[in-house]
Amino acid sequence: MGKTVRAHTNIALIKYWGKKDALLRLPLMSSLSMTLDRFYTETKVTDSAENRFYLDGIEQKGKNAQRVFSYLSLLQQKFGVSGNLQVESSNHVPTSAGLASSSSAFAALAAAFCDHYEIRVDQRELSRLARLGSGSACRSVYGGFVVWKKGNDHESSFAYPLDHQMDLQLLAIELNQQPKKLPSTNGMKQAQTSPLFNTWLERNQTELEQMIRAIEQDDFTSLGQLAELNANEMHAINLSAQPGFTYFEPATIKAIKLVEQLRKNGIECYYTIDAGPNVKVMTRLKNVKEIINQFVSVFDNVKIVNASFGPGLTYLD
Ligand code: 2P0
Repeated sequence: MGKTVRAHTNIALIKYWGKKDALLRLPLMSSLSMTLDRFYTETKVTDSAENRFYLDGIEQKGKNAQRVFSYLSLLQQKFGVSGNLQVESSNHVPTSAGLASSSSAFAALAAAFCDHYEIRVDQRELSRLARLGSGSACRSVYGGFVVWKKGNDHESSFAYPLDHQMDLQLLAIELNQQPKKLPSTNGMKQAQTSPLFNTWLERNQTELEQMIRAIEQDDFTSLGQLAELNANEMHAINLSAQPGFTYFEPATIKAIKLVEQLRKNGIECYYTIDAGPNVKVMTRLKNVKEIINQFVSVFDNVKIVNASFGPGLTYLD
């Protein structure tokens, strides 16, 4: 019987926001992320009379379940195995926190699937398999800082970990609990209609190299500035798509202004924002308390989770 596998979510500091091949989930750009300790998914795959998918103990039907079953069937074809499966997942990711639960979900599912069938694959292959379920999931196979090399086919598009870590805390600021309006898959497709899109793509390799250098040199300032720039580029592309759209809400702008004000006051911190209105703040450990106090005093009902580096795949029981 297969083990329960835990995979942590990750936050992209250099974003994946566009596909070259939707079926294989080959990205148009390389990306770089930080795996997070506080948010994860645990999944177990077992044999079953019928395909079933339980999330937090509740049987899932419809689109969510269909995506899981299609993915399992793809993996079964790939490895020449068959049979109905039961997937039991528990999600330790607030669905509204704007942290892609699909990253931890499909990394855990890929690993649990292989474990169930006793298919021996290395981490690089697991990363490729996770990518077929959700792009960002390929990065959740590893802990710490992770690069997803875009590659140009299934073989060459996978993630790998960087050796370095640094004093880096990520505050996930939950400003808005509404689920996102435009799913990432659709958002990234629409983004490609922006006249700025190709310019952003041309900058990808340079931005990636600069970010890796900042990490290697423990240069938090450069890391923060680059992450903020990259996120702003992604959101500028959304705004300038045809038709334009944005994930920002008024509270998002208010949070950006607060981060800028904190910086002016000598508290070094930077923001990044994904496909939703919530903001993540990067800082050093010594500034965490002060930043939380400031957010709590400026926003009503704000929820803040202080995360740092999480591990790669973990096999439980
Ligand atoms: C990322 N995001 O790099 C970017 C930044 C959101 C913003 O990857 O369509 O769920 O399943 O491959 O991985 C979210 O998109 O998309 C995402 P699919 P995914 O983390």
